[in-house]
Amino acid sequence: QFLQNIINHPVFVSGDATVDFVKNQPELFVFKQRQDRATKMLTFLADVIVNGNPDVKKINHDKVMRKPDLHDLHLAKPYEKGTKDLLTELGPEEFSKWLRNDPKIHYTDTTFRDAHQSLLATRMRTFDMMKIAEPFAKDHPQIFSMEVWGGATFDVCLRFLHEDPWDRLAQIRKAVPNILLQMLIRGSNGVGYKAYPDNLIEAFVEKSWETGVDVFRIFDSLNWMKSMEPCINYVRKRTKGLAEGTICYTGDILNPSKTKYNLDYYLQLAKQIEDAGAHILAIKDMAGLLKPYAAQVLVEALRDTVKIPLHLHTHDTSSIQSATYLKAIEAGVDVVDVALGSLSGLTSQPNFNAIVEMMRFQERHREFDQKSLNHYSNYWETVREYYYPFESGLKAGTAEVYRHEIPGGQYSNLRPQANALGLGDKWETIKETYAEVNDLFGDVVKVTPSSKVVGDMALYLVSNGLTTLDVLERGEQISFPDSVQSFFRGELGQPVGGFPKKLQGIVLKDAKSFTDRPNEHLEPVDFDKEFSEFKEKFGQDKKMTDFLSYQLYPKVYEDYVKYVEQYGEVAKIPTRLFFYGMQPGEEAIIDIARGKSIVVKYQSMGPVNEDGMRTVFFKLNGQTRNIDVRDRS
Ligand code: BTN
Ligand code: 3PY
Ligand code: ZN
Repeated sequence: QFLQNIINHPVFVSGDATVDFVKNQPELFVFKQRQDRATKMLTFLADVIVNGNPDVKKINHDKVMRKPDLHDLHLAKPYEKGTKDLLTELGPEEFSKWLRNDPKIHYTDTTFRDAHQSLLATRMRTFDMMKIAEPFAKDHPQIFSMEVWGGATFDVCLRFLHEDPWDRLAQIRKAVPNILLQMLIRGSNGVGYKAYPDNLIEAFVEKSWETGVDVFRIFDSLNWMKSMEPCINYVRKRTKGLAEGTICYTGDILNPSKTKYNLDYYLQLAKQIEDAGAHILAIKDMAGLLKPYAAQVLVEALRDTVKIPLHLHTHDTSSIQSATYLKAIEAGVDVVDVALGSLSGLTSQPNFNAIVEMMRFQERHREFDQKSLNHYSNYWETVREYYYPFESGLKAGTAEVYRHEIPGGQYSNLRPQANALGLGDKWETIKETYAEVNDLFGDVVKVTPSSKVVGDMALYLVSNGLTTLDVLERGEQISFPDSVQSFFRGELGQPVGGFPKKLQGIVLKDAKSFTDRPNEHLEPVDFDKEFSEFKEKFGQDKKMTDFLSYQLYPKVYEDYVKYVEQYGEVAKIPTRLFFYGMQPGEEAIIDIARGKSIVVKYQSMGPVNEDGMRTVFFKLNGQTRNIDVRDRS
């Protein structure tokens, strides 16, 4: 915030200040202690050195972390035209037709979003993406899209990485001007876990487009059309991007005893999505339940049912999902979601590099330079080592997923949540309870946020030593988790086939529930009024994107602002230092702004004094700098 004091007062600057001028305006002598960027950064480093990064629960001191190999990146070559240029040229309607008629298979690279959400609890930092975003886009202009935003990344950026998600998006857009950028949006739940006012979602869609999103994958966590429809309209009305309507796949269409989510159900939903104006239809197999032969049946039937192109997404939790892609590609799917080799597999997407090879010498093959894909995969392999505290521990594909049906993007987050509750050794029970809760809830579509409700309930039952039977028998005495109550009040919309009535009564006690859109019960945001109040509170330099972050996550945003006040732009700190601090004698060069870098050397740490503080001794660009931090360890 701009603070006026004597030094920058225009009268003083112009040299017209008299003795009286100064005497009459004593407030001009209040010099706000404005910490400079480097000091804030040192404060952050000192804090991590003394207390550790609170997000890293356990450090393995023997862990050897390699430095990513950044040689051989083609920064100097120009961008070749890609799908982004084609969309600009054709517009969304014609682009959609082109895609449907293009015979070769297309690939969406999820490395910057779902892959790390599903393997590393969404912790991948912008820093590591920006090191290779530009050469990656230059080396692979034939990629259909890069999924880089939305889902849990928005929340985790602000909450745990203390980065601005909008800034990440803008940086990626700049580095990737030629390829479509894609985001995942949870319909009326935006990038959050609850319903938001419609006009907030509308503004969010518009700003996302302005900042860089081209493809909006719009889903609803209960496959509820009424939540997707307005969002499809906002994309059509407010942007020149592509609205990708989504069917979330659950169950097994080939299992004759599972009738709730059968082929007919999906075909009807697909038709409704097309009628709502979607340019592309996504099949979102968030847990990896779509088996190969089911994919063949589903894709063939969808091709006959809708005219828009089909985009298939899966998670390789079972390890057989590349077979699903093979069948889907044979059946005519237009785009499949893949992740670069070293961030693929398990709860992430199938392996980009290997799927390309699967198709080589086949009719639908699209050419990629395998050497280049492997080069970038190797980059991510080394970078992944920095993120070891966030690995889920899953070591091989598991057919257990057909029982628990936990989405890939949730698996890697549910496990640390269980650990945090001291339930680490009950993981087996938690997975089984998750499945039982799903049955109890009437077999719901499970994807954020409905999956979080099922997960919260499972954690709640396990931590209280309760079973689903206890819930039915003496649920009157149980006070259910907030998210569960909210779900049964209809605040996430209506599940397929409605709520199980008996259970709803047990959970809600006397509370009422909605049957219409929860958003219709919310006050619209008064943008003029509330944006100006927001600026009063947080500073006049704040932008509409900041306001949107605040509207979506008020508390998280406020904490983020306080954090940045104290520690500055920690997004600029290299990842190893960010998570693990520095070793005595270690020196690092940190780029703090374009063309401006600082040299930081950590020398030593002093003892704790009686106030619980320690002094950390640095050299900053060769000059001694001491930082005092509280020892909270
Ligand atoms: C999911 O849970 O389905 C997706 C992952 C979301 C992780 C974030 S971390 C902070 C927030 N709190 C939660 O319980 N989940 C989200
Ligand atoms: C999300 O909404 O974050 C998801 O990835 C759902 O699969
Ligand atoms: Zn996914």
